[in-house]
Amino acid sequence: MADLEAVLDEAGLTNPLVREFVKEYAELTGATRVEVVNASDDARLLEEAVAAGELEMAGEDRYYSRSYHKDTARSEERTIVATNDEKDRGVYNNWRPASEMKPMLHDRMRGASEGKTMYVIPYLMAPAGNALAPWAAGVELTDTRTVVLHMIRMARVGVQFVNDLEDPDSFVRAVHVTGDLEHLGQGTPDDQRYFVTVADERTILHFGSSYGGNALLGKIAHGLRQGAYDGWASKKFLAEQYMLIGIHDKQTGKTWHVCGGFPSASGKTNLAMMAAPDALGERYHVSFYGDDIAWLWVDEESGRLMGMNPEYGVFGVAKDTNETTNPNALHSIGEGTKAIFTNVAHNPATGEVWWEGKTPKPPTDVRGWVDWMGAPLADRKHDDTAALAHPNSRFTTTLANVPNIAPDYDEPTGVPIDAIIFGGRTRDREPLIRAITDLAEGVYDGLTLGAEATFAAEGVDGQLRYDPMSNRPFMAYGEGDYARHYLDVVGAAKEQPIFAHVNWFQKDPDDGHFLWPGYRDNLRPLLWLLQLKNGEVEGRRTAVGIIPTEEELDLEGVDIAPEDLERILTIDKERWQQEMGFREEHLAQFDRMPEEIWEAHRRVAADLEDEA
Ligand code: GTP
Ligand code: SPV
Ligand code: MN
Repeated sequence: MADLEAVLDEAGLTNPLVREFVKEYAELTGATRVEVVNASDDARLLEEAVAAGELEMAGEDRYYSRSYHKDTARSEERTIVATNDEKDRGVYNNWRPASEMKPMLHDRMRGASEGKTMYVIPYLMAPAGNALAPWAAGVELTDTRTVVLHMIRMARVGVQFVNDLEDPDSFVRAVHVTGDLEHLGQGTPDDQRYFVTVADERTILHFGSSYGGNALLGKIAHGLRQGAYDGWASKKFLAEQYMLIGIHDKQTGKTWHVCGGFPSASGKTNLAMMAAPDALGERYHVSFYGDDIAWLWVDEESGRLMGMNPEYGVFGVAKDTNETTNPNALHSIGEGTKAIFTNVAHNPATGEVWWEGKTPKPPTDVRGWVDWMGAPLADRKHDDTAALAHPNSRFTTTLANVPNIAPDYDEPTGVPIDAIIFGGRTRDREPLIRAITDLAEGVYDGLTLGAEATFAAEGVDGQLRYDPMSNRPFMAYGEGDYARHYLDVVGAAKEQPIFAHVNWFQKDPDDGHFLWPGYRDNLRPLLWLLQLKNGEVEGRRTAVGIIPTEEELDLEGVDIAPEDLERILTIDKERWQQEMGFREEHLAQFDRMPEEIWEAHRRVAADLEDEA
C-alpha cells in the first residue's frame, strides 16, 4: 500500500513502533485500505455501518446487529495461550509454543483481509494516569467495522494513548482477522478458528470470529489473559474477571468497595447495576465501577489493596434483563444511548428489541418482528418454541450511560478493596453466603469455585465444573503459580480484605425454583458481610466459613418461604464431605500449588470431620 505512510501521518500516529506494527500486518493480511480510529469517529462509523447494512437502527440513535449464526459466543476450545517457555503450561490455558502458533496464525491471516479496510484502534485499558497504565496500552487491528464500534464503547480509544508512551514499545499488539465466517467449520474437526495470546511477546492473534470476547481484543484477551500474565511477570498486579462496586451507607457516610468473581453469565453485571431494594434504598446506594474485569494492586503509598475497572463500557447479557431484575441496565440502553444490541429479536419498523425474560410474553403483534436469525415471527409455526433471542445475546453501552455509575469511576486512583467475593450457579450445597477471614482459606475457596457453565461459551451450558476465581477461560499461566501470585499480591496489603462465597442460585431439589429471590436482594448478604468485617455481627462459625443467622440478615420486605431461608443458611455436611474429595482431585492437577493452599484444604476437611 503506497500511501500507508501518508495515512498514518494524516492520522497523527507518531509512535514509530506502532507504525511498524501496522505496516507489517497490513502487508500480511492484504487489507486494501487502512484507517486509524479515534473515539470521535463514532458517529461517522455508525452512519457507514448502517448504510452498509452491518447495523440496523433500533429506534433513535440505537443500533442492532446480528452475528453469523455459528459465531455467537466465546470458543474456549479454540483459545490458546502461547509463550516461549513450557513452564507457562497450565491445566486451563491450552498452552502451545509460540514458535508453533505464530506461523499458524500468520498463515491463516495471510491475504484474508483483501478488499477490506484494516481499522487501527489505539486504546487504553485503564483510566489515564492509573498506576497500572504502563500495562494497559494496546493497538487492535481489525477488519470488521462493528468491532470498531464495540471497541469505542468498551475501551478508551484514541491515538494519544500510544503516541505518548514513555516506552514506545510498551503496547499490546492485537490483531483481529475475521476470516470467511461461512467456511470456517466452526465446531467441526476441521475448525479453522484460533484465538491466541502470545503472552510473553504481548501479541494477540485472533482469527475466525467477529463476536464479543473473540473479537474485542482489549476486553478479554488483553484485559484478562494478557493482563494476568503481565501482572504475574511484573509481580505487580492481578487481572481478574470481577465486578467492582461501591456500597454507600448514607447514615454513616462510609463507602465500602466490594469486588468479586462469578463465571460468565452468572450475575456480575446484575450485581454491579443493582438498585438497592426499596426497604434499604433510603439508607444504602450501590455504585457501579465495573461489571466484568478488575485489576488489583497494592498502592505503594497507602499500602492498601486497590482495584480499578480497565473497561469503559458494558457488554452485558440481555436474557432476563427487565424492569424488575435490572432497571439500571434498561436505562443504560434506552433510545439515544447509542447502545448496540447483538442477536436479540428486533422490529426495525418500530425500533423495538426483545429477548427472553424482557417481558413475561413475547410481542403479541408480530408484524415487523424478526428473531435473532432474521426470520420473521409472522412466519413461525404455532408450536415453534425456539428462543427469539440467542441465549447469549448481548447489549453494548458505554459506562457513562449507566445510571448508578460511580462519580469517580474515571479517576486514576482506583478504590480500596474491602471485600472479595466468589460465586456461581450452584444448585445445591453452597449456602447464600459464607464469610472467610483468612487469606489462604479465601484463596483456596476461590480456587475451588465450582459452578454450572453457561451459554457465554460454546457447548458447555449447564456442565458442572470448577472455575478458579471465575478465571478458568482466561487463565494465562500455571494455576499453582497463579495461587502463589494471588497470595503474594493480596498478602502484601496492609489491611486484609474479607473473603466470601455467595450463591444466588440454590434450587429446590423437587420443583427446581430458586430458593433466594436474588437480584436486588443480593445487597442483603453483602451488608451482613460488611457488618461482620466491622464487628457488628458475629454469624455462626462452620467448617466452611461464617454464615449469617436468620436474625442478622435484614430481610424486611423479602419474599421467601421459611423453609427456603433455612435451607440457604444451612451447611449440608454430608454433601460437603463428598465435595472435599472432588476438591482434592481438582487441586492435585496443578503444579506448584502453594503449601498454604493445601494447609487450608486440610484444615477445612478436618473441621468438617470434627463437626460431623
Ligand atoms: P458475563 O458478562 O458473561 O461475564 O456475565 P455476568 O456475570 O456479568 O452475568 P450477568 O449479570 O449478565 O447475568 C447473567 C444471567 O444471570 C442473566 O440472565 C441474569 O438475569 C441472571 N442473574 C443475575 N443475577 C441473578 C440472581 O440474583 N438470581 C437469578 N436467579 N438470576 C440472576
Ligand atoms: C464472558 O463471556 O465472560 C463475557 C463476554 O464477559 S465476552 O466478551 O464474549 O467474553
Ligand atoms: Mn465475563
